[in-house]
Amino acid sequence: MKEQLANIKSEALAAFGAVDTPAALDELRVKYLGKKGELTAVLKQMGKLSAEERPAMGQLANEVRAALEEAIETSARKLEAAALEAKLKAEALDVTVPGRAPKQGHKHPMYRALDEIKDIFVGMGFTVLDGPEVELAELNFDRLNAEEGHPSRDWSDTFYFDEDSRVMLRSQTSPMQVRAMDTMPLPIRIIAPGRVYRKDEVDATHSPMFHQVEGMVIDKNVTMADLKGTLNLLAEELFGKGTITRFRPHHFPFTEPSCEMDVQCHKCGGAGCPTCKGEGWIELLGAGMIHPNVLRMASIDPEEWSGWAFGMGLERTAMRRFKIADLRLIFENDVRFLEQF
Ligand code: 2NL
Repeated sequence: MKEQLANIKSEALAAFGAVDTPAALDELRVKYLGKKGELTAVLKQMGKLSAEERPAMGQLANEVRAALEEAIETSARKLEAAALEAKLKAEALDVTVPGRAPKQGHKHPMYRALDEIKDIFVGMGFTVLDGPEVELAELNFDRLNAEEGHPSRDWSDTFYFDEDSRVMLRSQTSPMQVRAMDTMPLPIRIIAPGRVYRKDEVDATHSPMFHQVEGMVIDKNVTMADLKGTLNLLAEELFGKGTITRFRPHHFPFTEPSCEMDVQCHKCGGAGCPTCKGEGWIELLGAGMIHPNVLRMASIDPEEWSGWAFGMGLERTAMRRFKIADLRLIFENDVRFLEQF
């Protein structure tokens, strides 16, 4: 039996040392130490030994068992380390390979124009407002002194949601300014940029969705001189120092008096050229002194307070600012176009 144990030990240790997969190691463990294993078989015969022989043989058997278990443990750790090594090798990264540079995007020309305009007004103490695109006709028209039957209220011009023309896609950003008059403490200095919607066919200068920037000031003793001074500054900031402007009389239901502001053509200096269509001037925005009715509807006393307001199309301003010939290019978002700005 002693010899048997010694044989098992030397044979098993050699086998454990040579094994090269965890599965094969497990198979060997069963072969020697399992229920039907070789060492187990020898231990089962212990009962047949005499009482004097048994303790020494028992100790020897335990030593062999301990030796086998330790060898299995060592072998298992060696296999694990080898497996990790192989995995690291297989998954090795060459950190010196040059990377693929991510494509760098940039601001859309519309947003560049909008951010410039925002900066100019924020610099003068204006607050920028944001608001809903689905609006009540009450805020979009009634509160702006646009009488029943005004052409802009027509179904052919405005996107309504309901039969009785109550809910609509805003056709201007003025409703936000009406809300500001209702909720903000006076004096007020705000601009309201955003998307607006009108039933227009798409062509080089029209789109059913476009962007507008409106703005207003309400304070004591505000006059047309404040309007002209502020808007002249806007023109100079957008188109350069010394930009010449002119104000022409106009009509809007929500302002009185009303005007349009033109910028002298930067290409021809007013002589007339293709850029200004021979006019020498390019129309930039509409403006005026806020109509007393509009102030009264917001519970602002026109005897105590006065204000001016303006509205400008953002696409047209961006087209002028970046010399874009066709409005559709702004919305198509072709990268070859956008890359030029
Ligand atoms: C244009 C003209 C304008 C306004 C918008 C306004 C808003 C309120 C009260 C008074 Cl709440 N006025 N907005 C005033 C004058 C002109 O827009 O041609 N826009 C593209």
